[in-house]
Amino acid sequence: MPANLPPQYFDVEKKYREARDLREKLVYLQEMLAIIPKHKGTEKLQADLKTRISKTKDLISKQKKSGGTGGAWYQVEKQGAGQIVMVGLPNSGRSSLLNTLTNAHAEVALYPFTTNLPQVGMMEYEDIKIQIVDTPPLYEESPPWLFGLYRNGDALLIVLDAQSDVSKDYDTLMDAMNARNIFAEDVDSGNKKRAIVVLNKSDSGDQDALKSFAAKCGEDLQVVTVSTESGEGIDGLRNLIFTTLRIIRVYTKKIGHPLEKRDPVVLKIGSTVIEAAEHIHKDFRKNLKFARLWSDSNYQGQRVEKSHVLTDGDVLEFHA
Ligand SMILES: Nc1nc2c(ncn2[C@@H]2O[C@H](COP(=O)(O)OP(=O)(O)O)[C@@H](O)[C@H]2O)c(=O)[nH]1
Ligand SMILES: [Mg+2]
Repeated sequence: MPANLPPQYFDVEKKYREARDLREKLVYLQEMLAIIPKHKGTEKLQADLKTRISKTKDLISKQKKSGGTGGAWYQVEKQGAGQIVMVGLPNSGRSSLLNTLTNAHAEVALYPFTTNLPQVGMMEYEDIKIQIVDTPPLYEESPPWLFGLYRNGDALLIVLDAQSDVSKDYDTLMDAMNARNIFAEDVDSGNKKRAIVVLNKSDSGDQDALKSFAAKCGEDLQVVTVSTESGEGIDGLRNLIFTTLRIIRVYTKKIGHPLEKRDPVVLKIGSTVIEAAEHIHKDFRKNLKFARLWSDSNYQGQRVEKSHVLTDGDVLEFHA
């Protein structure tokens, strides 16, 4: 056992040992993997946790097949170019936001506690779709699966209510997440989750307080002020969701065919020509001779190296 594990690791490990539900155990294992520092000294432990995670997943699917459950548990299978998971207190406007951003029809209510199950919608963004997940409100005693949803998302939308004390609500949310080793950050690594802070209901509330909170919070995180009623800030939020996912769209062109930007493949930012090729067809790993690139910058069909780094909107023609 490496000596330099942070103390939270042992807290989570204790919860893991005490948990009886396999799905709960899985959440803790994933949490443990996220917490441990990533270096040579922990490689064995990382590998061990990964093995336990995959064994637990197997056990869960066997349990499902045999019809056995063990209480309610919710997870949302990823669809589209990325999954954005909302975090918020009751009444902050998560369901309204889901309905504004997507084709979903979640129930919106004057009273809190409407959303007790995750609800999903797909947000159309230019030529791709991004999955948005509306969640039950966050409390300290929220069920473990809610934290599992946060951890599995590609990024979080932290939704605050401008009619309330945004600064206090923000701290409440962060404390509850931090207690479960989820930290909102601009980068995504280990137990840090990329996040956007959404100040909703900007059509009302104390405008000066909103501005000063946005300025302070904006030093660490992306902050947008929106109103699902007036539509203010919604387009900006859509763009920010796309950039926060750190993905690019790459199009393919067949040899001898005209250039058409349709049905992009979605790749991580920083992906190269060979990675795009392998994503489209495994055989390209061996067979790809070269590729030609059309790009908004200055490529109009020039040959590019396999290691060439792609940008959003690039068009590739593969030569095998
Ligand atoms: N003034 C105003 N009210 C809003 C806005 N967005 C949502 N609401 C109201 O806030 C209440 C809670 O909204 P809902 O989406 O159900 O919140 P949830 O509990 O976080 O899902 C409802 O009465 C909504 O009509 C907004 O942008 N401006
Ligand atoms: Mg709701």
